[in-house]
Amino acid sequence: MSKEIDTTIKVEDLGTFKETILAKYPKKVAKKREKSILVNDFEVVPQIQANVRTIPGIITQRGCAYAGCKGVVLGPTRDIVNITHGPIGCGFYSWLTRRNQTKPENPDDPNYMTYCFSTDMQDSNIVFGGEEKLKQAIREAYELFHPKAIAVFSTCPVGLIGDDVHRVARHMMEEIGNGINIFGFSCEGYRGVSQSAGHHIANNGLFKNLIGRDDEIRGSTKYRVNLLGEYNIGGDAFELERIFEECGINLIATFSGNSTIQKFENAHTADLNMVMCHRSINYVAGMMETSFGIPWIKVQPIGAESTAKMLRKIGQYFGDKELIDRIEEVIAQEMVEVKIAQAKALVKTKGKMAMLFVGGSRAHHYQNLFEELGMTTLSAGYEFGHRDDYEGRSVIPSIQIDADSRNIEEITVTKDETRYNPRKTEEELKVLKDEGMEFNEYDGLMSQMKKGALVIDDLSHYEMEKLIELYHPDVFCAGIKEKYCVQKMGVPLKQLHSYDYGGPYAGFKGAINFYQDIEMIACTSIWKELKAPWERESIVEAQYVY
Ligand code: CFM
Repeated sequence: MSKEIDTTIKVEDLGTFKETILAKYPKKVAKKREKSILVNDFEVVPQIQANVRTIPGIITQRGCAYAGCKGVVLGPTRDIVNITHGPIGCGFYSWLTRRNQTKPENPDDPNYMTYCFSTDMQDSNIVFGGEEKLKQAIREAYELFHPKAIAVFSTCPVGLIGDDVHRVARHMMEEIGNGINIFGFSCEGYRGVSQSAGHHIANNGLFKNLIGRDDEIRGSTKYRVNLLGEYNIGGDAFELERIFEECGINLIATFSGNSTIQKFENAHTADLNMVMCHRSINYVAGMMETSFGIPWIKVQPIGAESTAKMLRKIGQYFGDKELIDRIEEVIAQEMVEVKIAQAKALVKTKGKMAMLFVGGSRAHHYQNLFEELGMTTLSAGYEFGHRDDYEGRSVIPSIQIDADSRNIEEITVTKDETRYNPRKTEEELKVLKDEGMEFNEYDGLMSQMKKGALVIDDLSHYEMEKLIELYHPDVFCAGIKEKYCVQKMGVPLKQLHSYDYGGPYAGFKGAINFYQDIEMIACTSIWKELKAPWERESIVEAQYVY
């Protein structure tokens, strides 16, 4: 399939958007935004400006470092008591709003996700310090629940007044004893330019405090894998677990959808790491490779074809005929229903246009599903992706480290003296690479997007409205902050953070759900009715009905 933008689409020149937008901005703002708005070329991928501060005054889609650490990476784990040290709003608004689901194996197993733990800091704590209140909160949480681990997350005021959550964690670990694990995160909201900083801080914490603490080999010794960067939004992890089980693939840990602390502690016993959301967790993949010798590959189990591709990669990696055959059987079985659903949706969706502005990975992955629906992605971008998420990891050495990135702790990881064990020899890796398997690689969003499509980083609200006015896409993908503004403009918005109330969208069954949901929202005539009669007609006549 040609990657050129289909000429039947009524978009003469997406590049004019850039001029239209920049002309409206003050000079300085235009100069800065100019570098984050690009017309794509997948052959000579242009350089994009990303992971830089949002200009004050611009309405951004971004969140904060605390959200990335507490909400995103650690939030989906059910048996760690996560305490938000800060004012109550931070805890309350990060409490399950992401729709990350979990399923304890037994009804009596702990699940603390339904609770919102916070120190609820008050004025006096800001003035006199909040460490004592934090200690009290940890004591109380322990007395009530006796968890295996307690994590403390710092919000902005904690950093401003200088409470030391790490010291409190050490102190309380000694005080409580009983083998409890207590650790803190310096993930104050302001610590980076977006939630991306919080991911990095969370990755470091996972590695320092959890991964590698349990060496026991449980279950089969064959086909042991971890899935990194999957957070079980709308039940995605359940669908992927089902597929792995069907294939006989042994999923040791998911970071962190439907996860438990024990799975993190045991993750280093897997033989392959698969990275789904590169942005939020690539650091863990790198650290586990350096420390334990586990190679990692990038996967995209969003879209039926790319889910099949992921499974085939696993088969290829382990190189076992029995596994490869089983994987082919499962794909063939699953594809029957997928093809029926796809054919049904395609009648209506083919030729329609989508725009995606989501987070740091979904704006890329969901293009697979739109391709399967015969739809073109006219424009896409991340809220907080880095240049490597757009241009591919090969640009990492050329990314300039700025003051904001330096603000995030870099931990030095070395080979684990006793447990480093390269899962494949150099020769084996070379054979796999020659067969086309890529390790430690991610090609980014731009190499998959069509030539001439618009790529925009950290889209502002103003830019979003202009995109819709100028190009009127058939569906716009973003989040709750954008949803109703966009729909009032007559364009359906699919939330790709929380999936609205739907999902799962990952894997095979997920693809079927997505086809159905998009057909339903993008192919209805209701959006034409959004204009009031007096906006459509110059004279409106009506009659009283008595
Ligand atoms: Fe990764 Fe995510 Fe995303 Fe993300 Fe997120 Fe999310 Fe997201 Mo919302 S970890 S980068 S920080 S895939 S919460 S599950 S949907 S912005 S695109």
